[in-house]
Amino acid sequence: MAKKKALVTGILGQDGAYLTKLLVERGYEVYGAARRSASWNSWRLRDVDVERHVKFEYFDLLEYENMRRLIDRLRPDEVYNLAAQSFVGSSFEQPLYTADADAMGVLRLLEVCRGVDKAIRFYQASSSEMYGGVSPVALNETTPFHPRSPYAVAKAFGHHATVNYRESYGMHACAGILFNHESPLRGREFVTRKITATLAEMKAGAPTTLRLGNLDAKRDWGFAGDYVEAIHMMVCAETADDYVIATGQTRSVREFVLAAAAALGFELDWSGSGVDEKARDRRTGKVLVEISPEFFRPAEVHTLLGDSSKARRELGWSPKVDFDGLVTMMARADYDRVKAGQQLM
Ligand code: NDP
Ligand code: GDR
Repeated sequence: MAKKKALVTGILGQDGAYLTKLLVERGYEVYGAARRSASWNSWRLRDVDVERHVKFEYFDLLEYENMRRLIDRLRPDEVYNLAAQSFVGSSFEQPLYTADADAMGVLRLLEVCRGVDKAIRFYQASSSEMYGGVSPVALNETTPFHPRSPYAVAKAFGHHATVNYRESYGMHACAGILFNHESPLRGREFVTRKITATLAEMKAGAPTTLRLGNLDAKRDWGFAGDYVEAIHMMVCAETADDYVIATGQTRSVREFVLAAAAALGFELDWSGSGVDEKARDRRTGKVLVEISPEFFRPAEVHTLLGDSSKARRELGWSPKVDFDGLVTMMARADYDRVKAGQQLM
């Protein structure tokens, strides 16, 4: 039987690496759509040892004709749209670009699939940021959105466009509303990896300080390896639909710092409040963590907690890695890299 063909956009990102590993293991022919860059960096695909299985294609969410030619030539069975300007903080600085990539980019890709072959199965990487953190209850597929950043506004557009193409043209277009998912392959601009990478460097003696923004923000953090399983389940389901993917537990940035510090053998003493809050190493008295206003956002999403009962019931999905397991995995991976003399990406 011919291998199934999957086109993965954003293949050089965190989820691109884990999803590619899963697809390769399940016998897919994987085409990796990535932007041309003077500093091409496929370290994540190398880390999970799948780079050699990927056929790379140049692709940009802003280029309609390039996308159309590519999909017309490849005729993939499945398209996974993971590409995005994915950093919420940057979206306040680059709102127009973020909207072009994360909103219009999705519509371009849907239009191409509709025109080339409506039978192509389409996955859109929707986000818990669309909820805006204004509801105290666990969020599910029926909770209204209240986007609080240009990123979330754009993702809400991409989400609705995906649902609309499913309803209008009968396409197998599904959207995973994924809550934060992390791993040793997470970019360093995101708070979890910033914490584990910086603490690991400090543990190895680097003269640095971990400078953070809002320590009280709470997120429902899961492991990216578990979440790409859910993505594949949605795409393989008989009927396309939208699913919340989350652990059902929420923890603050402060709790993440404490757990990562403990995993690396630090004990922290906290003092001060607001922007003057600090955490010192109990043994040496050195300041390890301090607050820097540059990391606060113009509008914050304070708390996110997901209810993934629909995915558990209909797809049979559940997460395997819990919060403590995730933090320990990330902290150890970063410390092992530092000890091996690697520069942390
Ligand atoms: P990453 O930021 O690690 O990866 C995103 C990828 O998209 C990068 O490789 C980037 O390319 C690529 N990209 C950005 N802009 C363009 C463009 N204009 N054209 C083509 N490619 C582009 O994100 P994750 O892997 O963490 O997330 C995957 C998707 O899931 C994203 O859409 C994200 O918004 C969404 N999401 C993520 C969650 C999470 O917690 N990780 C939760 C919910 C949703 P380059 O390498 O060149 O910069
Ligand atoms: P988020 O992730 O915005 O939830 O988006 P991020 O890790 O950037 O922030 C999480 C929370 O931590 C607070 N915070 C800091 N954040 C960063 N980056 N740096 C800091 O120094 C810092 N200090 C405190 C933030 O204010 C925020 O409340 C991620 C991305 O992967 C999106 O693409 C995805 O859609 C959502 O998760 C779900």
